Amino acid sequence: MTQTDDCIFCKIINHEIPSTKMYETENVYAFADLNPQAKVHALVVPKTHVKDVTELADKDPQLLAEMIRVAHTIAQETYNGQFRAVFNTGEDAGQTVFHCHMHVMTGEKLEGE
Ligand code: D5M
Repeated sequence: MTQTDDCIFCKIINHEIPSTKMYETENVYAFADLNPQAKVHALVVPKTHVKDVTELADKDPQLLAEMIRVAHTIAQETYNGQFRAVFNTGEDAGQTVFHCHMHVMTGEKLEGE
């Protein structure tokens, strides 16, 4: 079994599990979070399997930059271009799915920090 065989986000990217697509490029897929924490809550993921954002930053910083551009585009399409981005990185930080993903929250004025 490869690392990606049991990865739920790899299955979403490969359309083996349904998702609500929000945006897509050659290298990045964005879909609605099942448990939204804001009016608009997207998960922006690289199509290649890396476990978290630190691995992505080491392996492919340009792809990380592309994910930020996708987040900005989603925020422009659904709101005024402003958004909150969160990368839970590691179990103790709340990461539950070990395929790098950026939570992008937008669509309204957000409370908190
Ligand atoms: O965030 C993992 C996030 O992934 C969490 O907010 C729920 C979301 N999730 C899990 N399964 C799905 C599916 N099938 N569709 C959409 N969203 C999903 P973490 O930062 O790892 O805690």
